[in-house]
Amino acid sequence: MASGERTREILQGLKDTVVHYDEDKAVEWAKVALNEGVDPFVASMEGLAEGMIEVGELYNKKEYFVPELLMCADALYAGLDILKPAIKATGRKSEVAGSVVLGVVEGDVHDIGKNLVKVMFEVAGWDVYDLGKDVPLDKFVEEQIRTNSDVVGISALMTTSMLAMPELVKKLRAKNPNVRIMLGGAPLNPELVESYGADGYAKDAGSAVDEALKLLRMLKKEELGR
Ligand code: B1M
Repeated sequence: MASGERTREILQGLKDTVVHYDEDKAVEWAKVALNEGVDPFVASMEGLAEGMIEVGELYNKKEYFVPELLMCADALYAGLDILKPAIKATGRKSEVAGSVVLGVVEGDVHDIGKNLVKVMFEVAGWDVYDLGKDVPLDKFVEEQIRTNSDVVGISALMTTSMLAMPELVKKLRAKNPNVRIMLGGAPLNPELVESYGADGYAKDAGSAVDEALKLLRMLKKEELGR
C-alpha cells in the first residue's frame, strides 16, 4: 500500500502522462498504481481525468490545439485500459441494479467523461447499452424502447450541444412517460437539468450510479403504487 506521499506522486505521474500525451508512460504509471495498491478508481479520476482537465486549461490558453487534445485523450485511454479491469474487480455490485442507455448527444464527440460513467455503471452490475458519441436524438428513444431500460443517461460537453437535451427529454417522455432521465457533463448544473425536465443530474462519474439508483428506487415505488 503506497504511503500518502507516494500516492500523490503516482497520481501526479498519471496526470503528467496525459498532459504530455505519453501513452507508454500512462501504461507504466497505471501499472505502478496497481502494483503499489492505489485505488484504481482514484488513479483514474484524480490522476488521468485530472490530467485532462489541465489539458483543457492549456487549450483555453491556446498552448494546446485539437491534435494535442486527441493525443492526450489517447494517453488517458491507454492508462484507463490498464486500470479498468481493476476497477471492475474491486467494485462491489450494488444491491439493486438496473439498466441504462448511455450516450453523448448529437453534435458532440466528447466521450471521455461518458466512458468513465460507463465504467462505474458496469462495476455496479448495471446492464449498460452504450450508444457512443454524436448520437441522433431518435436513437436514444429507439434504444430505450428496444432494451426497456429503466434509465437513460445523456452526456453533453458543449454549451451548444446541450441545447438538444430538452427536446430529447420530451421525445423520450412522449414514447415512455415512466422512463427516468439523467443528464451530465461539464456545462450542466442541477438548475439547468431541472429546467430541461430531466429527473436527475450527476456532476461526476463517482456520483452517477448513486443518482441513477435514486431514480430507479423512485420508479420502482411508483410501479408498486400503481
Ligand atoms: Co473539445 N471542447 N472540442 N475536444 N474539449 C471542450 C469541451 C471545450 C470546453 C474547450 C474550450 O473551449 N475551453 C469546448 C466547448 C465550448 C462550449 O461549451 N461551447 C470544446 C470545443 C469548442 C471543441 C471543438 C468545437 C473544437 C474545434 O473543433 N474547434 C470540437 C468539437 C467537436 C464536436 O464535438 N462536434 C472539440 C473536439 C475535441 C476533441 C475531439 C479534440 C477532444 C475530445 C476527445 C474525446 O472525448 N474522445 C476534446 C477535448 C478533450 C476537450 C476538453 C479539453 C476536455 C474534455 C474532457 O475529456 N474532460 C474540453 C475542455 C474542458 O473540459 N476543460 C473541451 C475530462 C473528462 C473526464 O471530464 O467530460 O467533464 P468530463 O466528464 C466528467 C463530468 O462532466 C461527468 O463525469 C465525468 C467524469 O467525472 N459527466 C457525466 C460527463 N458526462 C456525464 C454523464 C452523466 C453523469 C456525469 O450521466 C449521464
